Amino acid sequence: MPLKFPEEFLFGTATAAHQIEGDNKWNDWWYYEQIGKLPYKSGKACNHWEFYKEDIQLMASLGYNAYRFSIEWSRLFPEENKFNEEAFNRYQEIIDLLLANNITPLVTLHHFTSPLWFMKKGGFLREENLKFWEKYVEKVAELLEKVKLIATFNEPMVYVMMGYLTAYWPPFIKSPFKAFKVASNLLKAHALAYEILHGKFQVGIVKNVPIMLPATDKERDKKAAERADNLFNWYFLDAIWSGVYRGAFKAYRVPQSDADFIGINYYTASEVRHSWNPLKFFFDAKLADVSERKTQMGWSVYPRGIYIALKKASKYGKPLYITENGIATLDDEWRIEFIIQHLQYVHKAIEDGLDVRGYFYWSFMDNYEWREGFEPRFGLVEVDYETFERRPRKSAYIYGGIAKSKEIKDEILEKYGLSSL
Ligand code: GBH
Repeated sequence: MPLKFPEEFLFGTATAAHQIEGDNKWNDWWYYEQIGKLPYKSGKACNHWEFYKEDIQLMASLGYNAYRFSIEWSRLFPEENKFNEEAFNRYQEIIDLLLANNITPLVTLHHFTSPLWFMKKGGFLREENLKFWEKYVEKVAELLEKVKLIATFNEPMVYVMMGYLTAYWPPFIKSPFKAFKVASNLLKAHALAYEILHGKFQVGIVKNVPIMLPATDKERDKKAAERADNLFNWYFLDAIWSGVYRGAFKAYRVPQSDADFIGINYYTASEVRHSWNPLKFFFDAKLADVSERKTQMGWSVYPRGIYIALKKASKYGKPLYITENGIATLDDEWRIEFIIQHLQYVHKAIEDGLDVRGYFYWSFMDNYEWREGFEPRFGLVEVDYETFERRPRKSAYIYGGIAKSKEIKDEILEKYGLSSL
């Protein structure tokens, strides 16, 4: 029997501004790329800023009915008091093109990068800087007039962890105390944006949800996994509704707010064991080893995790979207298998009665993968970085077939699917 998805289900792809546009010269990542604090330069990336028409055309011809992308704040406001009208118009054109092609846009307002001038003032570490964020959001409300779905932040806890805990990413600050302060300010920023945008838009937030597996069946490792799950996955979302954010060391009062949907980014699982180190919050988490093959990122493939993440996120009673799910590999047959098996679990979640409204594959095309540069190939569409030529892979067509028919046919399920879930 074919797997049927609801008629209104969104089958899309996802990208982010800095990873595809090219020449994003006014943000913090660009700055650190130039001075060599980051291993790779994004440069022209996929040169999407010039090729947006072709890209949207290709998306439409492949049959996808949704697209998640992000607005680059630093393009609209390259300096504190300078507004870039041309960038505003370009984004508007992108939105118009998507709508003309019956592609539903889901727009992210912040996807890791921030204007350099904003970061020089302390970024989200300083609450008084939220006035700059507000000004951006107000402009965005004009820009996104015809859009329905807006996500305020992409993966706030990844932003916090990478930027302020491990310090692998800008602004390279290593301070657990500052990290949770930033998280609490991101909650305030979400609340401000929600206040400005809700009613006119459906305003959600995108949360990454790595599945936290206990390293052993020892009670203390199980407890550690639960602690990691709460601290990195759920306390942030809980705070949106409760108004209390439970950081590792203390609780922060944040505005009680709301989200009209939750976006879940799901990739892989972590393996967690107990640790005595309070600065590590009494646990050690590393990439789980739960599949024989590893992706180009070194990640295991664990399709059931997408189901677990959806189940847990359903406690908020809000519509859910898988806003990212994907695999970095040169083996495109493996990519097809990855997509089919994860979609099988998404379908199971819908059958269980969860309100899952869409799935966005990461990514539409190969792109700049942050610290890992251009090596990992996440795309349904291959990008030639010399000529910027786009070449759809087989997976792009197979996924397009599913998007168009809203079902996974028997022969595809037999070839690529799991025989039992
Ligand atoms: C998502 O990030 C992003 O939204 C997207 O931009 C990105 O391209 C995509 O996924 C693919 O990676 O704690 O040191 O083990 C996920 C990025 C992956 C960053 C997991 C933090 C944990 C590294 N995150 N990573 S570590």
